[in-house]
Order: sequence, then structure tokens, then C-alpha cells
Amino acid sequence: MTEELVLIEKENAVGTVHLNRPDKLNALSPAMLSALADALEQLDVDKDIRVIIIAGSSNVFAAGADIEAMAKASPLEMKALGTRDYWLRMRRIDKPLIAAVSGYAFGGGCELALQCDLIVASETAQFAQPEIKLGIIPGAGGTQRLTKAIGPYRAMEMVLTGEAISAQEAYQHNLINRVVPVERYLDEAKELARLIAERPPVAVRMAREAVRRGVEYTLTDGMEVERRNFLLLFDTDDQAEGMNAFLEKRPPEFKGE
Ligand code: CO8
Repeated sequence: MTEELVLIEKENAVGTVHLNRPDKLNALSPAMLSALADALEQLDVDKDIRVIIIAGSSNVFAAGADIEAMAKASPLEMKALGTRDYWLRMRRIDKPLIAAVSGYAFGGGCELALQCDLIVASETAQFAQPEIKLGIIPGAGGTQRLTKAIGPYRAMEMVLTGEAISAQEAYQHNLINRVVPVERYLDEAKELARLIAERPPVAVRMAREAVRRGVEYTLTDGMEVERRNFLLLFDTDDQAEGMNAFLEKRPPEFKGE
């Protein structure tokens, strides 16, 4: 029997997708990316789920795209693998994504973490874009997202040398949100997810969109997205509930409407 490439766990409003290809260090083969995109989309439309975590094991988050699948490919064959579509599908996920990273987050694994909104790491996590050592460059956002996250000089060093940085360095460079002992990293990610899941879901999605656009847009365009989303939220029940609860000195009950 073949093992599932990803496993889905649901705990109240938090859905966790566990990458499950341990013998190949969770290498992101086309089949793995397809299973991951399917799982994320499934959780994205699940009404009970408000926040999604992507986790590897304590040894490895993901060691990158599957080198075996790429080794002999021509540019056209690489394109035909269709992996770009899986990445695009992941990018369209509408709920907050948290990467729970321990061990290697290399190449496509680092890019997968960078695709998430928040990164919680264990003290043993390592981040690298080692593609240069294989004669290629990052292809799923590594040169772009990493540069925006940690600045051009540090990103340039990582991309040109292919060398890894530790969780502590990643934290100092503002690449990740938290570094915790390895026994705690998944629980810490789940706690963060639960906290966000308590917040009004529509406002969470609007805020997320505004911050994400802020990374891509000019300040003026980003401010427009913020203003539009800010005003739209005054048409939600949760806005009335949030403000009334404050005035009535009681905890709010958000319904996501
Ligand atoms: N692809 C395929 N197999 C892998 C990969 C990988 N990326 N990483 C590890 N494996 C396999 C190994 O071949 C080995 O398999 P086997 O036991 O059958 O020989 C098994 O996993 C265990 O690996 P190691 O024995 O190497 O384990 P170590 O603990 O000695 O080393 C490392 C761990 C340092 C992580 C090492 O495995 C390594 O360097 N891996 C490759 C890392 C890398 O170069 N990643 C970048 C890949 S390229 C990429 O990600 C480009 C993304 C572009 C996306 C574009 C989409 C449009």
C-alpha cells in the first residue's frame, strides 16, 4: 500500500497538512505538490477551518523540489511537469497559512515556507536556497520573496552561495516569527493558529490581503486596498458584534459573517 504523501489533521478551527514523504526528506515531487495543493484547497473551503498549518517532521520540513524528477528534464519537459500550477493554486489559498518548520527548509522547501504568512521554527531549523549548487536558481519565488523578506544583500548571499542559515539567523533577519525548542514548534504553531482563529475570519482575510498586497504594490495602491477592505468590513455582522461586545464589556462571539 502506498503511504499518503500528505496527511490532514483537523483540530477545531485549525487544519494542519503534514508533509509525509520521510524517505525522500519530503522532496516536493509533482505528485507531492499536487497532493499538497489538493489538501490546502480542501481546507480552504472547509467552513470549520479558519487557519491552516503546513508542517514537516521534526527532522525536515522539505528538502526542496525533487531533484530526481528534474535531473534529465529539458525546459519544455520541466514546464510539462506542471509544478507551476500547483504553486499557483497554493498561492490562491485565502486563509492564513502558517509554516511549522523544523530541520531542513531547502530550495522549494524554503520557498514553501516563504509562501506562508507566518513561520514558526524549531531551534534546529535551517533555511537555504541551494539551487545554485545544482546549476539552477530558485524557481518558486526564492529570489523574490526572500529578497523582500530579508533584503537584497542577505538574499543575494543565500542565493549565490547556496549556504544555509540557522533558525537564530533567520529570526535575526526577520525571516521567521518565532524560534522555539524542537519539542514545542508544532504546538507553538498551533497556538498561534488558534489565536488567529479566534479573531473574526472575514476581517482576518481582509487584513491578510492588505498586508500581502502591501508587499507587492506601491504604498499608494496598498493604501487603497486597505481602505477598501476597511470599509467593506463595516458590512459584516462580526464588526457589529466586535464593537457591541466591547461597549457591553463582554467577549465577542464571531461567526464569520
Ligand atoms: N530531491 C530528491 N531527493 C532528495 C532530495 C531532493 N531535493 N533531498 C533529499 N533527497 C533524498 C536523497 O536522495 C536520499 O534518498 P536515498 O536514500 O534514496 O538515496 C534521501 O532523500 C535522504 O537524503 P540524504 O541521504 O541526502 O540526507 P542527508 O541527511 O545526508 O542530507 C540534505 C540532507 C542536506 C537536505 C541533502 O539531502 C540535500 O542536500 N538535499 C538536496 C537539497 C537541495 O538541493 N534542494 C534544492 C532542490 S532544487 C529546488 O528546490 C528548486 C525549486 C524550484 C521550484 C520551481 C517550480 C516551478
